[in-house]
Amino acid sequence: MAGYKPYRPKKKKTENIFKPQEIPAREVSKVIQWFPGHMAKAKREIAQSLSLVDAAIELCDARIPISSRNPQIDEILGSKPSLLILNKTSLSDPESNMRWKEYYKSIGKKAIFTDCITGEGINDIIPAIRELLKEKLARFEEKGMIGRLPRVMIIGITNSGKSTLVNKLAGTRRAKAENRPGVTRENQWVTIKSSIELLDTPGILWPKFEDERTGLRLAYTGAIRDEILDREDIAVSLCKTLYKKYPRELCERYKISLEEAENLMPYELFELIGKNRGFLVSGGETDYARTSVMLLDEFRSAKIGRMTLEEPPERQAKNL
Ligand SMILES: Nc1nc2c(ncn2[C@@H]2O[C@H](COP(=O)(O)OP(=O)(O)OP(=O)(O)O)[C@@H](O)[C@H]2O)c(=O)[nH]1
Ligand SMILES: [Mg+2]
Repeated sequence: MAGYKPYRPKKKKTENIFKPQEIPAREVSKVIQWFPGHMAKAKREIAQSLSLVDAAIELCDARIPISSRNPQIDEILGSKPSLLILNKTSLSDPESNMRWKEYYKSIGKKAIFTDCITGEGINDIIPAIRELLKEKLARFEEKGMIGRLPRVMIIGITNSGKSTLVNKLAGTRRAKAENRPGVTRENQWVTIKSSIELLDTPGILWPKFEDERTGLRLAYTGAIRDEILDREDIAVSLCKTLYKKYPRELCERYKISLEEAENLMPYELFELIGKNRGFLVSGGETDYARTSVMLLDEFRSAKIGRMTLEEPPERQAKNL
């Protein structure tokens, strides 16, 4: 790619000849500007399916409440009633969750925080949908449409937990759910305990990231398939991001003192993390490939700690 400089030499490093550079976020996000065919199709299908439903659930990732929201969502939803759900709260920072809750309250946006593994917030979903549709449901009742259940579609980015949530609400494994993006390939209706009919849909990402950090954050959290990314670039960039917001947790996990970390470039910190884990190649250098897989995996499973990478707008403005 024109102008793209790798952050480290691809060949074996020789002391003092080639100083590895920090990877600029701009260059990584260029690499992850993408829009696979089936996702473009999914967006079209979602727009079509909207005519079949009474409301939509927008399922986002509580670790990245901004980047996991599709900027085209309002346009896609039009006047359809919708409920925002921030999922995976067992992986996100509890203090950030509180700040986001306050933020949504302050702007008058109904948002529910859930976790499909711990069950947090799951029982609030159906009552919230009934509340959202209460006038429509009253009309059904007036017309004697007893068996007509509210129809709700669930939309969101890849890997945000849509199918897992459907299964959780259904109480059985009806929809295929796996820890990789792009698992659901087509729409699937599931009836939830005679209370609503839920339409599971394939995840969609948007064609272009307005903010270059969006692509990176989607990559860190596992919304973009690792196979199409340079895992090492993403992992070094994640290392830098985590050190900025959660230095204590990062250093503690990988047995690095805060003083030692202070003077290191991100790639040096990354190398030290790998070395401390014993991930070495011959010659005693860090095994970048293994360290990358490990760091991404430990971040995604909250082994380093429960972390949220995006704060509500007013805190962002203060650069917190
Ligand atoms: N910790 C945690 N993991 C979750 C939660 N919800 C889903 N997951 C995990 O996230 C991964 C993706 O879940 P899916 O339900 O397949 O996600 P999806 O949104 O349907 O993904 P696509 O069909 O690819 O768009 C799985 O490994 C789930 O176990 C949650 O609330 N907390
Ligand atoms: Mg799915």
